[in-house]
Amino acid sequence: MSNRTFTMIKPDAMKNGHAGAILDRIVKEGFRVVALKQTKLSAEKAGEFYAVHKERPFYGELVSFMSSGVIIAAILEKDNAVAAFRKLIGATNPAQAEEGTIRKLFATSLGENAVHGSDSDENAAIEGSFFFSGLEQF
Ligand code: 3AN
Repeated sequence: MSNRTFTMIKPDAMKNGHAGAILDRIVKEGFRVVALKQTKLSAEKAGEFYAVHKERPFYGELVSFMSSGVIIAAILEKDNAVAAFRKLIGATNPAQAEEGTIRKLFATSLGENAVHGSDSDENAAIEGSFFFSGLEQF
């Protein structure tokens, strides 16, 4: 089991001024920041990142939203990082997310749900290297 996961603070949370509170919560929950940057995805790059969802009906909406504004991308480290982080962010739909989770506190809707969290160790490694070279990970 890997101890790393990958996250993005999505354009809705950035625009709504929640980035600082979200990062503070992540660190207070015991995740160590391995890499972090603010950036903006082109539609092409967002499409590439979410290629696994290409056949889903919400793919176009997802790509357009994720390229609509700046994001923060980060690699995080903690024991059992993928599962621990998914528990911290809560269900994909904020309406179904548990009280106190990041999505319950900060997400707007199913499509604009404040944060991304990798769903497996394999995807965490792929997604982290999509944004960060080995020289940017400490
Ligand atoms: P999660 O981010 O919880 O792993 P996924 O991987 O099923 O959820 O979906 C990836 C992203 O696609 C979600 N974070 C959300 O922004 C968007 N999404 C998922 N389902 C829908 C939907 N039914 N309608 C609109 N957007 C969706």
